[in-house]
Amino acid sequence: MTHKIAVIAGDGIGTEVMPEGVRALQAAAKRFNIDLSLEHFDFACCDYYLEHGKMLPDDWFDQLKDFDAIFYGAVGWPDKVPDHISLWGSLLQFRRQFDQYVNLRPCKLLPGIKSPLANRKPGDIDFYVVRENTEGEYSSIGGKMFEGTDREVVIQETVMTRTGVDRVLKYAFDLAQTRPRKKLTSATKSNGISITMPWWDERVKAMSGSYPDVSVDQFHIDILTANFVMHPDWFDVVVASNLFGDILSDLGPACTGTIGVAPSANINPEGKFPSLFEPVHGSAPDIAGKGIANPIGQIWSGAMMLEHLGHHEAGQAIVDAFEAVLAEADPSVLTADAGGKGTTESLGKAIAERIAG
Ligand code: GGG
Repeated sequence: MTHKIAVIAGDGIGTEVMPEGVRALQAAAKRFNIDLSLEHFDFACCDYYLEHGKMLPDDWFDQLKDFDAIFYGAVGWPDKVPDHISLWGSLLQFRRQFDQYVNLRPCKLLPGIKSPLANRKPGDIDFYVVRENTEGEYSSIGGKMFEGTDREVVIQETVMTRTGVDRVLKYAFDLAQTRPRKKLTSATKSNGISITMPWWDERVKAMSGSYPDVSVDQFHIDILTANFVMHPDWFDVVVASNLFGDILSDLGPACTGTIGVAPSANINPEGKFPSLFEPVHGSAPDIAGKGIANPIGQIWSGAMMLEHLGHHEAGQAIVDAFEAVLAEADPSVLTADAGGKGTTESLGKAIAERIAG
């Protein structure tokens, strides 16, 4: 069986980490006899916008809908296109139109990488953030009145639906059930945001009845962020709304030393549409073009994609390979965020060689 993968490098360091993501995928495909057919697309990036006045062609949905998965790099180049236009015109369209309502973001302290938190070693930080990915605070519902005057009014709604919230909670509870600690933490701000957030808490409580073996904590987002830094070992599966999940899934990897290694899966669990796999990091204009970005976030996202396509052994071989390369700690191989002096390519090639066995 051939797996059809749409490859979109996007902007900035997306174009630098993507070749290493593909190199790792191809090494795993060769070793495990997986037939991957990769097709590259030049849209969903700011240069496409500059040429065409939009981030995506009109028929993007039809072009992508029959792929088995989408492998994406990063989006955004604020000097060319305002961030809200590039993000809403690309990644957020994919998430919404392909109903990728789960954004799964592992957060793990890897061997060889130093956590900025004192006395933390691999094994101490190992949790998932499950982010609601199609509604919540990321709604385009709202507007402006009296623009440019001193009576200016700006409103943007948060949208939470029972279907939308229950389905992501169910995914998070199911995931917690598969983990040794069976622990679920829900992030809200129910004392300040007095309608949607207490309602989210009620939905968690209602669903917890069906999962008597999962222990549930509910935190306000402010103290939860403090506890990510002070007690990252408390967490196992953390479920949150679109905005809170976005923030937590940058903070979590930052506690593990570098956001450069963090992967994510934007999943349509029913498999009706392709799921999308991308590093958590963005296009990083400050380091783009220098060849020094850490490719592990992209490579690990590729491992999650293979896992999603049913190739558990191949996905695990990729994870084992980058963990081994990090543990060897050769400074000529590792990128600066991982304590080395190497390049995106030196780290990517070392990982691909290790995958090949
Ligand atoms: N590779 C992920 C990426 O490019 N992210 C850019 C970004 O700003 N994302 C915001 C979000 O995930 O909602």
